[in-house]
Amino acid sequence: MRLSRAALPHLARNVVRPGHDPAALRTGIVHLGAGAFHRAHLASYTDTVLARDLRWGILGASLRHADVRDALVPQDCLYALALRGGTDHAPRVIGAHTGLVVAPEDPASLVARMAAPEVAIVSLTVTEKGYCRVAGGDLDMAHPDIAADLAAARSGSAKTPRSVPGFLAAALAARRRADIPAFTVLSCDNLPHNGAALRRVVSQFATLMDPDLGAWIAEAVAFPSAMVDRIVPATTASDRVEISTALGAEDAWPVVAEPFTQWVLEDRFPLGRPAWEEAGATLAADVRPWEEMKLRLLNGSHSAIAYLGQLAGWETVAEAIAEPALASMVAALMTEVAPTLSMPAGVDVAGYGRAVLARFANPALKHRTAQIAADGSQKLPQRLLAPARVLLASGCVPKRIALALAAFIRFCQGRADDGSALALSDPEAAALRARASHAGTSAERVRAVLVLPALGAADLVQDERFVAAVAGALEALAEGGVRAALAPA
Ligand code: CS2
Repeated sequence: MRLSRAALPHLARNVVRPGHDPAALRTGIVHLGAGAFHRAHLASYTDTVLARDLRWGILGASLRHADVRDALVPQDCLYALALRGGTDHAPRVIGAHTGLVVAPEDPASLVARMAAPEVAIVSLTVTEKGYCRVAGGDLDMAHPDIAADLAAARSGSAKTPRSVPGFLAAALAARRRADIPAFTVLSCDNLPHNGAALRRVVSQFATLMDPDLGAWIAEAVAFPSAMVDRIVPATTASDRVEISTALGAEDAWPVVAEPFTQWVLEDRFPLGRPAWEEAGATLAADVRPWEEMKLRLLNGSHSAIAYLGQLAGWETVAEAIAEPALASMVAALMTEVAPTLSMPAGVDVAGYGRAVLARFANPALKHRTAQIAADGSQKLPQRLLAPARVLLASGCVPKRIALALAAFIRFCQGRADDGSALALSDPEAAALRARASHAGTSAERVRAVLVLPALGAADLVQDERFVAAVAGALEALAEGGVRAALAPA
């Protein structure tokens, strides 16, 4: 039996089913980037409160691949969310989606769906690179999708975009033309001030299409910022089998996540929103302290674990953090970064750090270091380089950040400590590999990598103490590998 609406009454008895009739949903939200994180986070919060208001069903759009649509449409867009860790969790069927589409197959119809009056929110999880920004946050005019979308817009065919800014600008333009109020644009990606970051690229893109449109987007469209948090490893083949067995029906693409989840968002939704706070979301006037805390303590540590882990041969975060030397290094990294944070009221930095370490240690979660190591050029600026900048300005040389960056550089060179080849998945892969392997001294290699425009760290290489710290760590990694570099001096 395949999972479907008709199968719901026949699933295993303990399965948690949607509290509403998924067939009765309308579409109040369009979500760009319908991957695992979205399905375990925004969709789960929304699912919890849909019974109160059926307007808030979600049309999910994948920006590249057809795999999610192909897996889930035959099962009425239902899928299971399986929580791993701590006590036993019954699988839960999420029924929040009214449809799933593949943007490149029919971009014009996605734009039309976004422009429909019943859509009040367009939310996004498109990863850092989906924002098409240059370091510093301006729109990347050289990005091939942006260049193509702008050329199309200028020749009068703005309705078939490829890029995220292109889709948002086209749909907002259509609404403005039809006198339909703008939807709220809700970023759910791990970027600092993600709402403002998105507003900047979308309004810059729109200004190039039509300056009035750009000004209207910058002033009249709400882009609330949000801090999102839940560890969601990629679903494996054995997860599929295990979860289908527990459900009593075949689910072609369930999602697996840790029990912990957090969402702190600004409450700026002119056309309304689901009552997410009733599902545990926190509404805050200012999410910056939350974002910085999470990006620097959790994501920064994650990246450090990913690169050190890849070099040392630790495949998952839990396996890596079970190494006492790595666990101490990560705890020290958090202590090093803590002074750069202005913590949210009521949250204690040491307690938050301990909770993050406990989450990393969850052995039931097979979160691969290779997955986190991807796209470092897009992640490191906010995770490690921003706190490094603050610490250097206060006269302190951040040794653990230096070690994490050295691990990144060595990872980009492409060989693990045992000599095996490491794959580099990054939009800047070619440049990173070339710069990291640059002939010369380690300090020269460090400089060559850090001045890569995408990293936006040209200022940091002016600091000799910092370059020396990263270069020293790079030499230690090259000489004795991760284990020796982590050994107490
Ligand atoms: C991770 C994040 O892949 C990564 O870069 O650091 O996806 C992380 O698991 C989430 O942000 C947790 O909320």
